[in-house]
Amino acid sequence: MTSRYMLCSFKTCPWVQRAAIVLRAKEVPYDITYIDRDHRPDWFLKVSPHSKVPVLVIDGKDALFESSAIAEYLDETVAPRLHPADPLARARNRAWTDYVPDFAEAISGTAYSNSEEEFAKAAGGIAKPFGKLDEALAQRGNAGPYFNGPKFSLVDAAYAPFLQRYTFLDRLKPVGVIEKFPRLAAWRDALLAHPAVKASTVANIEAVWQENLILRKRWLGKFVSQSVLGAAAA
Ligand SMILES: N[C@@H](CCC(=O)N[C@@H](CS)C(=O)NCC(=O)O)C(=O)O
Repeated sequence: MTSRYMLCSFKTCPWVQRAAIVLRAKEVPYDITYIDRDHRPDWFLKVSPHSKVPVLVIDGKDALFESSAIAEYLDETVAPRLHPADPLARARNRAWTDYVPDFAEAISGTAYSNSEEEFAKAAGGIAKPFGKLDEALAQRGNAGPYFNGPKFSLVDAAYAPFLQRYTFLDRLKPVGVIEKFPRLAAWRDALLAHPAVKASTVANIEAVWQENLILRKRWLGKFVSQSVLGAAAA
């Protein structure tokens, strides 16, 4: 019997997006419930020990938290398997997936800087994780376009939201880092073109992400144009 899935989210959360990408890649229908960051409902607080999204509710009774655990659970229970079949390749994929929080922090820390100085300093820190991933892509032993070759996998789902956020950031205020890492740039392009990634967010995600910079009073928000705010509200 197929299960019913409900993802609990804030509108722009890249960690929820990771779980949504896995569900989309497996062509599993799911509902998504957006909760208010400032007024988190009691039912959510009961099942999310760190008060964070995502939470995945299965068949209205079981709840999982942490995007990595959710992705692994879905991969073990819903075909087709996205992790590589080879244990060595799978372990290497997991090892790189464990690096996602550092990679994400370099990008989010830049986007959510509070001043121009903070922004410049944080942007200077993006090259290090980008270089590491570029090197991992050099050593993966295949020609892509995804991490493991032609087949989209869990490690792709984990990095895609953050490469998308970097792209949003770079479009708003060019930092020009990815150009120095052609393998990473090609991986980013393939990930952002993948149907599961494209379908994993609200349609106007870039506008909503930009609006969020303003709502959270971040320095980068001053580059957001008024027309974008209209698009975010749409
Ligand atoms: N390690 C967590 C990170 C999730 C996370 O940081 N989610 C953010 C939203 S994007 C959150 O809920 N933050 C708590 C807050 O804003 O108070 C995961 O992978 O699920």
